[in-house]
Amino acid sequence: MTDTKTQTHFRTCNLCEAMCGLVIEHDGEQVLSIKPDKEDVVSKGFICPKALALKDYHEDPDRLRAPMLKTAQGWKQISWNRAFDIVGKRVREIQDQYGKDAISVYLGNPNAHHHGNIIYLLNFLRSLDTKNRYSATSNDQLPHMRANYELFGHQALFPIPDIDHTDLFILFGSNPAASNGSLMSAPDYLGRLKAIRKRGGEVILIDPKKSETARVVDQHLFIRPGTDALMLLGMIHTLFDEGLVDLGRLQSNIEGLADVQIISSDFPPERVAAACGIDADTIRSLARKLAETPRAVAFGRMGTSTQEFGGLATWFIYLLNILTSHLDERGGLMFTKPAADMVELTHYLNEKGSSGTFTTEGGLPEFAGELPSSAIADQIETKGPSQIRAMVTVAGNPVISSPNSNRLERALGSLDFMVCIDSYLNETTKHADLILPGSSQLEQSRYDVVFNLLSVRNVAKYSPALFEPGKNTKHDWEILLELTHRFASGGSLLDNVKELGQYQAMKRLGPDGVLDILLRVGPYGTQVPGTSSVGSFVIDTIQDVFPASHPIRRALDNGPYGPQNRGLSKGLCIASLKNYPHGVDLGSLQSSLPERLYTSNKRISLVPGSYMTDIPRLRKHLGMLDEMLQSSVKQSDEHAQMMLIGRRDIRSNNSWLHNSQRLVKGKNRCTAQISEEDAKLRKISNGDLLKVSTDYGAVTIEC
Ligand SMILES: Nc1nc2c(c(=O)[nH]1)N[C@H]1C(S)=C(S)[C@@H](COP(=O)(O)OP(=O)(O)OC[C@H]3O[C@@H](n4cnc5c(=O)[nH]c(N)nc54)[C@H](O)[C@@H]3O)O[C@H]1N2
Ligand SMILES: Nc1nc2c(c(=O)[nH]1)N[C@H]1C(S)=C(S)[C@@H](COP(=O)(O)OP(=O)(O)OC[C@H]3O[C@@H](n4cnc5c(=O)[nH]c(N)nc54)[C@H](O)[C@@H]3O)O[C@H]1N2
Ligand code: SF4
Ligand SMILES: [Mo]
Repeated sequence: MTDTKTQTHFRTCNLCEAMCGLVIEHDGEQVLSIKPDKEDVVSKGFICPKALALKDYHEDPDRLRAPMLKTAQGWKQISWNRAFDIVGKRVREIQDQYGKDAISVYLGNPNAHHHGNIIYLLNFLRSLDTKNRYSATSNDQLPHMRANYELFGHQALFPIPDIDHTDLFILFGSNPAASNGSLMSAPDYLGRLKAIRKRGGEVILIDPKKSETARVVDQHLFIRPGTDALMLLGMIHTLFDEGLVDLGRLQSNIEGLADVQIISSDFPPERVAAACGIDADTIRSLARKLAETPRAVAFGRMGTSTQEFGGLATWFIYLLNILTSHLDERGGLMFTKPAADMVELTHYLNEKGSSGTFTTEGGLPEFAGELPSSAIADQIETKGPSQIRAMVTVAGNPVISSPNSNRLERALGSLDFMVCIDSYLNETTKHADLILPGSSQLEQSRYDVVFNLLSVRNVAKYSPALFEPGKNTKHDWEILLELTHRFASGGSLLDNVKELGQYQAMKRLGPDGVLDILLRVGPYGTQVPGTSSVGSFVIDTIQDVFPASHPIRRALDNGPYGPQNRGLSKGLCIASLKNYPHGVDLGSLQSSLPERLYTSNKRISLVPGSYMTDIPRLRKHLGMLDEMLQSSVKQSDEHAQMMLIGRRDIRSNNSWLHNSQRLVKGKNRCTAQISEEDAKLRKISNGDLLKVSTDYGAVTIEC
């Protein structure tokens, strides 16, 4: 028997957005247990069953651990150097022959959970310099990023519900009982909902399905899928109709109110009620409640993002909060002040967002430099200057996560070259010529640069790597760096020297080195001379030399020298964070507008022109729904078309956690769920096998 000594490691779970604190017991080489960390400053002892999958993922024999090359004899393991050289050479050849846009990149969801990926992707994308960029964003939170960009001037400036201080939470299209929420990192989300009710507040859910979350709310309103924009316009109409509009503190920073009134005038609750399946009185009373409750918030997520009118619905939800003075106020939609401020960093890098500056061959517009993932197959198959010839995926499984899998699979099969940075051989990576797998999560250090932007409290937590990576193991960031280096070489001598310097510097710094700099220059950075009173005088004098909009002035204002941050000066850097293995609580969200706005004049324009073109489409849709409702024959026809909506399960994570036996065991959870009425009409019973088909494909699935 070997003598093992149990050691304890604290870290944050990277599987979903909640950032739960974990206590991992290990014997040096093996994980013995993964338990909730009761002392974690934000999750306070909450975890979900998925956390255990971190052990399974780490130990999974199916997880790839070395570069794999597809050969006539099957997959063959090769050396890293050979793999990097092959990719570098093929990508350059294809770009030389067909132009930069011939290479396409797809970025998947796990990138957001690794600071190394986020940081090293910036240069990686620049070195590829292609317009054919795609990601999970367009199947997910793009409507929020668009509304952030249009209203607040920066795609990454997400407003977050101040859930712990609100007395009314109106939630559209989210099922935190399964997902633990999204675009609001809130471990134990359900506990926080219960706390609202316990302090006398109210939680109202708008969802076409009686989800697991519906069981823990005060009121659940069934809505016809895809009609949120109509219901929300009905609520906005009510605010004007009943004199409830109040812009509050931000009044002088807001413009376009009259335009909102004009838009909503066509959509009184009485006009939209039937289409939404929610009666007019309920819509009115919801608007009234929101306006009359001092600490209240309306928030929408997956169900209002990924639907036919996701753009409009998300915009209207922001408007509702603004019109009832719940933006940037306690208990409303607020903004974080993260220790590593990626909003500020990407602002300097000129990545605040963009919209419609170029399109796919079929005319679909870019957003923030990315084209919609639903267009990848089209871009591969349509001849033209931006036709895709080769594909790079990074931590993504678009064959499963993007629409029309069958066509996408066919299209991927026709590429000249494909490389996937991914840990598994799966539906997407099987089409690759090469798969480059990164280290396991437990071999990486951890800091959330993305989810701290979205957290319901300002927090900072750094966890070192638990296990040393093996000799032949590369982290994703190292793979990205090596490929960047190879893609960028071949230019002029001067360019090559510059690139080599950058490569060496980024290699030496590593993600933690870069993170350390971000933390030090961030709003809670290390105490520096400028924060003393003499220093303040000097810095104030320098600050006054620059106009408010000047980048140097902004850097000074937002850094530790900034007048608002001097008092904080907690001195955050990686070294100091290591003293707080359960994280540092930097406090609840604070009002930060108009200063935090990135719009040119520090104003919020309520009606950005780009949304207006969609209003006639919404009006048309309303007419179509009315017509459908009037023809009662169609509705009671057992052959009438039905509408599919998605759902998540607490024991799985997107498309890729199915190798964890402890999560997949038990009864089949990949089932169809159908309303009782619809089932009765179609004589469907539990356990029946259903054939579900759309214009694009069919599946047989248990009911
Ligand atoms: N039908 C349907 N489609 C959807 C959704 C839905 O609910 N229903 N949801 C949408 C949403 S919200 C999202 S975010 C997208 C997700 O879309 P994707 O990001 O395309 O898909 P994932 O399933 O998250 O796949 C992640 C991939 O990364 C790999 N991976 C896991 N960890 C790592 C790592 O650390 N490094 C690397 N290099 N690879 C890793 C996995 O093996 C897997 O191949 O799907 C969208 N599509
Ligand atoms: N266990 C688990 N957790 C996860 C994930 C996972 O795969 N598994 N994925 C993670 C990711 S990438 C994300 S983005 C988040 C997403 O987290 P959530 O935003 O909570 O998304 P879902 O759980 O898919 O819940 C969406 C809800 O919208 C409803 N809905 C569908 N159509 C409509 C509509 O037209 N209107 C309205 N009002 N509602 C509608 C659905 O019935 C469903 O209840 O979850 C994250 N957490
Ligand atoms: S809710 Fe579960 S998967 Fe999400 S961070 Fe917490 S433990 Fe991990
Ligand atoms: Mo997502």
